[in-house]
Amino acid sequence: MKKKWWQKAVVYQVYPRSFQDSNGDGIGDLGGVLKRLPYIKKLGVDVIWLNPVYKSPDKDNGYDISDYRSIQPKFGNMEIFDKLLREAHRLGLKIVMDLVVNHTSDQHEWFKESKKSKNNPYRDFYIWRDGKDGKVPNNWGSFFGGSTWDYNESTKQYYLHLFAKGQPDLNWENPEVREHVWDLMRFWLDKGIDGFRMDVINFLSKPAGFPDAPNPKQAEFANVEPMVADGPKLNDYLREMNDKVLSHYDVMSVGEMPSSTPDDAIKYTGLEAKELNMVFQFDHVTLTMNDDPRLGKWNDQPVKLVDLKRSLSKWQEALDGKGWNSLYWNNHDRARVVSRFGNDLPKYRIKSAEMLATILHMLQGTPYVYQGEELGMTNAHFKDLKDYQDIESLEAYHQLVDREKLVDHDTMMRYLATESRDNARTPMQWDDSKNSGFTEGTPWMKLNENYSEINAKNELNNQDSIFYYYQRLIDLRHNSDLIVYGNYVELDPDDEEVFAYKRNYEGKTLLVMGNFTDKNVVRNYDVPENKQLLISNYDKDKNLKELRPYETRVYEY
Ligand code: ISL
Ligand code: CA
Repeated sequence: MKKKWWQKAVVYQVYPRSFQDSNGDGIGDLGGVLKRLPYIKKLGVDVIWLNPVYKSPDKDNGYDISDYRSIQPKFGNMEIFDKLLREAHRLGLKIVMDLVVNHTSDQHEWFKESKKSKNNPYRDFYIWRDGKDGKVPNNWGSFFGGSTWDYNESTKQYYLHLFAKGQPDLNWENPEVREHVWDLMRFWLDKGIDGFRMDVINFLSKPAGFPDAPNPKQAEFANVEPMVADGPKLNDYLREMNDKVLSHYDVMSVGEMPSSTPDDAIKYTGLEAKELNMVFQFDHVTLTMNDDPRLGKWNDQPVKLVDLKRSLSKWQEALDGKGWNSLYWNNHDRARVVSRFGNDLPKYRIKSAEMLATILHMLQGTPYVYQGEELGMTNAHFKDLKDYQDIESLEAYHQLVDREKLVDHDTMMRYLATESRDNARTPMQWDDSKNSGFTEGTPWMKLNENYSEINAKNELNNQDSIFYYYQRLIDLRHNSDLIVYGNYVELDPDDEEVFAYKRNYEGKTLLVMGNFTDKNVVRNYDVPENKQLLISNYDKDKNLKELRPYETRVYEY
């Protein structure tokens, strides 16, 4: 594979509404991102991915776009965006935007037209179907609860929405829709942005005939995913996108692809594919998801390390030399990694955050750091339903607890505390002042109560902090072809306590190990005398065979 700039890059994800407020309205904005660029630069990353900043009624925090070519007024305006892009480029940072084109907002002009009449020129921009026996066209259940179909009184048809009612799916079969999307992509690329993260991009192609989902038990919850993921024309659409748009710019593209397999990913990102550069796969972040209260079988058992290792190793092995991985623990949809796979109690929070960072950043692929991950930010631990804002969390609660009475309040609250997307969305913790320096007004979302201890100011004042540890990991990658391109060999897949692997490249070997427990463990990896310790989260060890609680070490030889 020819070497590309994005293979050596590290990406920092900014969720603008929770990053930094600059005008006191309690909502993070582009002015705030501009103000914090030096902070992001200091971490050493190469690229910023901005979650959607387009005009939107915000039913799903910007993932419901009503105008692709203007900036959400809460976030600023095009002038500030242009300034941010210029300033980022001046600092040597690239900016990748979110591309949300599986669906629009129901407030988008196209949809407002489309719903007017069956012969409106925009009718076919969306997916309209007649009902079946006076009911919805099929048994698909949406991601945010209820049917994927909503009835439109005036034209007596249903439209498809995989997510909320306010997020109607675009009809990708219509070449006019595709041309509009290519155009809006060019609009941003011509401004000079450096690529796109593409929202649920493997859902674009729906199956012919819209058959019922085979699992009626899931009828009210996202049984639609296997029906729409990686559909029959997806490859054609992505190739067309590459031909007509992406191949004309030196930019990066990462497709969010729930339920994609490594084979799918090779199809889309492989050498011959000429489609996307990489995908966000979901295997390692949905390990507990099959145990879901929506399916009546949730329990709070933590993920087993052997399962986590198996899922990451599968992707490392399959894509080596054939495609390219994106590496992430966190994003705006996932619980915080230190709470999920580490230990967020004071004693081991720092060690476990650093260990997890090491395990991820030494893998093959492009690492993504989600805002606050570099501070070891934890889950929100909200106890009150009113502290939650996320449409997915609230809809799930209302459906399961209020309407269907499938789950009791306490169980649902424990579930949300473990899995809710809001765990990632609490405002960034900058310092120990009121609202942690995020805003001078009333924050749109409650802050995590631990901000007086966990914040960027403390991290920057302490040379042994998680922040500086991430900085070192990023720096190591930038200076090592072994870390970027080496192959992957897992050690002891059945080990339930330690994650260990090797990477090999041009005669050099990297050995990475991480203790996932709060105990001392003894392991006997065979490490030659002439090794060099690249990084560790503990002081130099006398006993090479022992790994202390959450200890991680990386050797090169
Ligand atoms: O994150 C999920 C489960 O916790 C999924 O249901 C999630 O909605 C799915 O991963 C797709 O996510 C993307 O598209 C959604 C948007 O709500 C998410 O924020 C976005 O990342 C719809 O646009
Ligand atoms: Ca603001």
